[in-house]
Amino acid sequence: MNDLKAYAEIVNRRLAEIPAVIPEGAYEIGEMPWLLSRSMRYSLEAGGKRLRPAMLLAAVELLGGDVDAALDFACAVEMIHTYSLIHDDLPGMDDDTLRRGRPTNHVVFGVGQAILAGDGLLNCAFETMLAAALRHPERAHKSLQAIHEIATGAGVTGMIAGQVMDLYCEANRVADTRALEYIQRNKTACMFIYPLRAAARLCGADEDALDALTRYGDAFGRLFQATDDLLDVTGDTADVGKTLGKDAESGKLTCVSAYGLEGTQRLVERLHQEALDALSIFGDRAAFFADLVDSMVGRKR
Ligand code: GRG
Repeated sequence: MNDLKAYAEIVNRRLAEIPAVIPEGAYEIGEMPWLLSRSMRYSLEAGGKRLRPAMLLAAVELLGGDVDAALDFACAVEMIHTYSLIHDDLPGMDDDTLRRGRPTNHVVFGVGQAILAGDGLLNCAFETMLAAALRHPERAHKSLQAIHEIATGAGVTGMIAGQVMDLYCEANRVADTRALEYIQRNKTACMFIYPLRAAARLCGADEDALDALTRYGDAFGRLFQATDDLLDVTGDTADVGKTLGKDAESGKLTCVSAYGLEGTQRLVERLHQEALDALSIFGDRAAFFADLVDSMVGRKR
């Protein structure tokens, strides 16, 4: 397949079925209420790039696995990512009103419903992966390993840990580069590293492949965050689809505040090379991943 758009399309087709689509007004006993379905879908269908699920599927393809069997795991990753964006935009976190080119979830549905939409997406991700594991007992162990990887990446030593440190450093004006690296590795890179590791688990890949994908995910994720920090300063709101210039305004610890614009560009170059180096064991078969990291270097959105 080897094309981000093509992977995004199959993810979008499956996400149109999960979570359940409930018509307005319906709230049967034992079913999801229409309002929750609507608020979850509002953010899920707002046009994200689908990078993380696409990378999971591309890694499965690279490792010779079954892309169809991995699809629900990829959709679960996108649901978790979308929940994190909804919660990140809340007034108690980043307090943002624009995301994916639309008013943020809490602006449309209110803070309480937005918290629940995020909670709903997180839970739905695990319901979806566990249902896939239960449908295929012959690959239950690999599925459980993949679910464990995804839970770890999104969890208390991964994305949530990064967000905790991010809020702490902002509130306490901590500005050291070790804290910055911790935040960016956990908050951002873990949501690339662990979906790739999940792909390796689904395919029963060996330790060398697992290690290579881990190193690629780490370099890619940190590069992605560094370019996100650059976009906050140099980007265009119409391209990026969210409010820009907020990091400097709030005195946030970012690559740009720590290293300056040129220093951040040098970091991007170093991480770009690290990501490409990590792919060497796969040779030409990893073209998708090499092209993807190339395309991130000067990205506009
Ligand atoms: C709420 C526990 C909790 C954590 C939130 C990941 C995170 C922590 C917040 C998301 C906001 C943010 C600035 C994350 C850093 C990663 C990042 C730049 C996300 C945006 O990802 P894209 O550009 O978004 O892939 P789309 O909309 O394309 O999916």
